[in-house]
Amino acid sequence: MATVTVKDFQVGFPNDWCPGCGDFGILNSLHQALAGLGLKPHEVAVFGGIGCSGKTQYYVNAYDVHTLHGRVLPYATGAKLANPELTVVAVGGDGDGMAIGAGHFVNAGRSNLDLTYILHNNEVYGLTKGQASPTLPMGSQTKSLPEPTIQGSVNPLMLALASGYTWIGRGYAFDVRGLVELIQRAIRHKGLSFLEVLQPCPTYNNLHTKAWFAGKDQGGVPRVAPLDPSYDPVIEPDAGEGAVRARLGAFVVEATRGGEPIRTGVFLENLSVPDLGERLAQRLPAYRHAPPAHRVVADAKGRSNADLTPLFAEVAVS
Ligand SMILES: Cc1ncc(C[n+]2csc(CCOP(=O)(O)OP(=O)(O)O)c2C)c(N)n1
Ligand code: SF4
Repeated sequence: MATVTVKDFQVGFPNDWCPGCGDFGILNSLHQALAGLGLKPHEVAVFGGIGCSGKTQYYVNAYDVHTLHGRVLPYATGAKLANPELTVVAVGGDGDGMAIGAGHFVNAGRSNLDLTYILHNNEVYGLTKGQASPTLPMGSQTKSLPEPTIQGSVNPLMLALASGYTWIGRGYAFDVRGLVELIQRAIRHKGLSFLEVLQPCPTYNNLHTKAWFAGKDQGGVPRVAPLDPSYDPVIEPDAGEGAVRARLGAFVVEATRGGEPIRTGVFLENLSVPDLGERLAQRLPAYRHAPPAHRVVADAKGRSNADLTPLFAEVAVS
């Protein structure tokens, strides 16, 4: 195959997102990021959760799976473990990942498997008509809500840190150039990467709109801005305890900073934790050259190689 271009990752069928949805910016960024990394479509698998954002994988020409609500990370984990050569990207909404999928989100962090999870954060359940999601700030009243929400909100970056994600970032859906770079850095990171993307939902979130993010009501002063260039997210492999503490302290300050601007960029790049594939290969040396995807499971006619007869004989009830 000649040089890969963005077109190679695009699909030729219609898209049903609402006009102006932030999902478009994320999708375009993903196309550009994958092509820019020189990956070929057959080297990439994209897994989607349930929701508007969970349709992203249909619009990427790569292997794709539409999974169950909240279960995108277990599917992605299985695929990466079976075929470590694949570049695996999981995408989903804040309802999908921070509510029903929160247990999987936390436990994926424990594994630090080498995949990338992109969370579309629009603060609402878009596909099911705009209910409050776990990231909607307390006291907010978006247009589907009869009253302002009286529940608190989850901070995805902090949850990712507490869970053990080794690369953590935040982008904005309409800052495509910045997002392409963030997605590429997330994919390049050898370990579990979490990228929160602030995503306007023009249909149901009438508070945090594209115009709001652009600061149209305050003379065009944008409400999203990159982290200060002096912010260094890296924890080196041999970082001492003091250095780690200092890094994590800086992370917490930035990730919990209230007010504006809302910062985007790489918040953490922890190089000190080996990824699960590496740890697995240490335990099972054969995993490196014979992961499950390399094993022959059927003969030329597609018949399974597994002979279950002895097993059936053993469990048979006479
Ligand atoms: C087990 C289960 N419960 C509920 C639903 C209904 N459902 C479909 S999409 C969705 C919300 C999706 O919201 P979010 O993850 O924020 O994605 P968005 O649509 O905003 O991109 C829900 C609750 C479902 N499909 N499966
Ligand atoms: S409902 Fe919101 S999130 Fe869903 S496609 Fe429309 S604008 Fe996008």
